[in-house]
Amino acid sequence: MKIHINGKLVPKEQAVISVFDHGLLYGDGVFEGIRVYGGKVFLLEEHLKRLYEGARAIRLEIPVSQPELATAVEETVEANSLQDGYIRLVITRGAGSLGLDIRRTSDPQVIIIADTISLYPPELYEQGLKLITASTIRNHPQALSPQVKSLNYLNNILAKIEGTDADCLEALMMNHKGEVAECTGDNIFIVKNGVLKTPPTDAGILEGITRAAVIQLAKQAGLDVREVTLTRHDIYSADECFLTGSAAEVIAAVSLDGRQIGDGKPGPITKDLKKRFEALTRGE
Ligand code: PXG
Repeated sequence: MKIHINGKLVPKEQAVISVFDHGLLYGDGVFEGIRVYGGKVFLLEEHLKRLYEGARAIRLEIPVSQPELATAVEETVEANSLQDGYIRLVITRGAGSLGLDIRRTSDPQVIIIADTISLYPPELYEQGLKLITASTIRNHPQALSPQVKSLNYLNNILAKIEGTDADCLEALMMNHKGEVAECTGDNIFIVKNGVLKTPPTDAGILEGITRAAVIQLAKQAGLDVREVTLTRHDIYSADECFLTGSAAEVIAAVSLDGRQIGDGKPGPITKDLKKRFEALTRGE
């Protein structure tokens, strides 16, 4: 496997960074997770836009331009002969002295990994996921904007641990107001009486790129789509529920906190949107 690091493609053993990198010491940096389908990087421009905006928000200057980084991503996919896989783009603040001062850091690291990812076993895409509600909430949106995909995912990791301890591969996270936000690495949707609902951006969610694509597909399919505040009760009493994310793609959720959602199977609208999403990823 070849890794792109600071403008060079090197074998993975040679792709190393300093232990003084503030990405490691403080989680100081940003990342993106992007899918590759049929050798093509899916929605690359959207992911790069979010990466550069997140970097700007944390005062991190990415040392290459967006078009240059796009080219580097394409080169990495090609160098690894990746057909269907996953890109992890990581920008760290770079090595510095101990202490938070960013003025004492230099050389932000630009890392591109092209690999495969499988979040959930294939049978769960047929059966649907069980969820629990995590007691760990999303970070307060006024502490750090949820739009910054920062290298510190600790609260999401804590929520994920709560899920896996309860034998659930995803966990629902609430926001600081007790409203439904999203899952640890996926956005959430429900279907109720034929209407597709998902929490609005101001619920403290990451505005997922897959979420946006699915909203667009749903509108094209003639569905009524609403970005509205959701409570846990809305999910318990939904007809259908599904999650979206670059890694997860579209996957049904069939129970929350031991309450069956709908008839406990992936619902018809979920299945239809999943099909439409797959067609989109195939470039149809
Ligand atoms: N919410 C959160 C908190 C996320 O981290 C999403 C929603 C979905 O966003 P996109 O833009 O991907 O539709 C994410 C994205 C991983 C991994 O390696 C995680 C994500 C994406 C890709 C890979 O666990 N999370």
